[in-house]
Amino acid sequence: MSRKVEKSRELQKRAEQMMPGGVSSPVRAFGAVGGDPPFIVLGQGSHLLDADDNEYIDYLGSWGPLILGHAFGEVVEAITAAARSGTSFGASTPSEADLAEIVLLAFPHLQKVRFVNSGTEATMSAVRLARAYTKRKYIVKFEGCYHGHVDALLVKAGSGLATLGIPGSAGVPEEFTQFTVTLPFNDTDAVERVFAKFKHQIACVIVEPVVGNMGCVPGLGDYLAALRLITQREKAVLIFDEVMTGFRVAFGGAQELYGIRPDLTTLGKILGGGLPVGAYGGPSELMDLVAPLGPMYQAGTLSGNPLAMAAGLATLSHLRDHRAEIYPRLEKLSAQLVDGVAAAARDAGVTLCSNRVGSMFTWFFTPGPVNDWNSASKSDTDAFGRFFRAMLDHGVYLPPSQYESAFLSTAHTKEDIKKTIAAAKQAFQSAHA
Ligand code: HOZ
Repeated sequence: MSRKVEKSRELQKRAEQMMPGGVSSPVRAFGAVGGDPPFIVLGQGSHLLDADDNEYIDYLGSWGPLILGHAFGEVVEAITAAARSGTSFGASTPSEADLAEIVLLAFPHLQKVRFVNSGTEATMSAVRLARAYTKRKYIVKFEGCYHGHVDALLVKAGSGLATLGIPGSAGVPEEFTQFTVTLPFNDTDAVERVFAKFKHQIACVIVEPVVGNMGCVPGLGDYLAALRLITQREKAVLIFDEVMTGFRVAFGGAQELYGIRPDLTTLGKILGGGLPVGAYGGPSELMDLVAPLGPMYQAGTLSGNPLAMAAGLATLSHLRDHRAEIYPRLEKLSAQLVDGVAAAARDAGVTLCSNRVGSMFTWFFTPGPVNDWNSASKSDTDAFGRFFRAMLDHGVYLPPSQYESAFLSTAHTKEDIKKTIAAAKQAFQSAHA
């Protein structure tokens, strides 16, 4: 089975003449997996349609935001209604407080929240706020964790950097990362050692509580609880980057799932219901340092945009009202999918390690276990590329990188899962042929 690619190929050529790699974000160019990137013309529920009329079951979900699937009725209606009243004012609208209210409900440790336009802005601002609060310079992050394309955080980051096999970005002077300390994930002793070395100098520890950007890698045992204890003891700010996990692994994110309260939380993706929204929030003691109340400056012309607020509000309201059914169903279907593909791999003699938390998951092409960047990077990325391309040919759209999490939405059906497992069986067979 193979898909038609003529139109997408033409569109790619045209785009390449005007945009670097023909894309607006690097991983979309399929550089790591090969093959022709499909140009998408329609998303409906769990399905995508490309310019060549190929249909796919989608497990990318726009890299996480689309927990309700594509073109979800309530979201489309909310955006349309908001657009009729004007698309942007650069002034306050009631919709911002409406969205803030539901965010504070989901994340009870937040007393105040600031809306921005992306996860990158959220993490950049949260780190600045942590430094403003503690009056310290050093920040601690973990290998394979990606917190957006912020200069100081683009060190041993996962996501597109890991996909392209580069340790950091050109154009970031080393002075800009001199206060960034990067440690292995899931290693509590390394955290203790760094706090001993930089006594009273560490402003914050920033972590994806379930890493999604080196593929899906959860914290082991009491690792997150240990981060909480150490940062509290050392009076450093603990930032949970829940851009990917917020409203995903539970309505209240990983902090609800694991019962841990960070000091600051960053949000994005699902928060905007498919439109560009990020946020950072925490207790008033910290958030009141943000301008105009305090001296930490951060601003945005389109921040709190009414269309984006409307999409976020429609998405979060639906999740809030149906969370008792939604999250258990996502858990059940995701388990069936991930275990089904793992069984197909076993039957075909393909080495696979499956990691999953709720509806975020990755199939690593390594025996595993995968607990950190060192073990994730042992994956056979060529084998992943072959699997990825075969799945695409069989109508299944996965993230085009071994080092990204895949996602299930409420729109996925048992039938989708069955078809995907069948496609995986064929993909594993063809990989062996
Ligand atoms: N891991 C990235 C966002 N969390 C993927 C999106 C992108 O780089 O375009």
